[in-house]
Amino acid sequence: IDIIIATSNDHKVDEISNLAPENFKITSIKNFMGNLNIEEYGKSFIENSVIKAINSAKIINKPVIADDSGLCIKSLDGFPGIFSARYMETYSYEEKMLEILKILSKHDNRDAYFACAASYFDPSKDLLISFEGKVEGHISDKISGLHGFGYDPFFIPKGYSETFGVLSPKIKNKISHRSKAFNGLFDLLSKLL
Ligand code: ITT
Repeated sequence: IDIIIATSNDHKVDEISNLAPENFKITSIKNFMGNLNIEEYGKSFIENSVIKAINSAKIINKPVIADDSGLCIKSLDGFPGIFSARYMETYSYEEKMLEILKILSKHDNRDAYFACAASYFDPSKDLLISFEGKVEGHISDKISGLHGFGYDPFFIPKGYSETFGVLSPKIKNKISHRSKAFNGLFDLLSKLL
């Protein structure tokens, strides 16, 4: 089964490829069009993943899966949340994580979670399926590790004492927001396709 991932983020494609069952062949939408540039005007991860899936599937006229995800920090009212990518646009992740660490030093509560919404859209059948996954944890007091991407180097998942930057990609893929969303989606698609 051929699955096209509608994202411009290659890290997502890598993680999703490792989550897919063996009979799924994952490719990036970059093989079908230039950089994905779809305005994410939704108010939730699910809404934005649906917008990305429907709009990009209509452009290439093939079924696609889109991933919308981000980090939500409790004492910052869920920030950066759905703005996780846009918040970073003008700075490096390291600068932004240091900024967040500075703000959090004034707060006792460091609870946070990653969320991921995965949406499949098939334009020929007008079929839309969405799944969401979360991983709870907290923000470390320092940045560490080189694995993963984005905010991984300062997020410590519940039950562990190291960040996703230090933990192996295998462990991240076992417990992550993305694995929960995509395992659900791939299970259902295996039955449907
Ligand atoms: P596309 O929209 O093209 O898929 P994007 O990176 O802009 O790529 P999002 O709008 O979904 O994707 O923003 C997700 C951001 O949230 C991502 O760029 C990271 O900053 C952060 N993020 C999401 N999942 C993450 C993960 O597993 N580890 C670390 N950071 C993550």
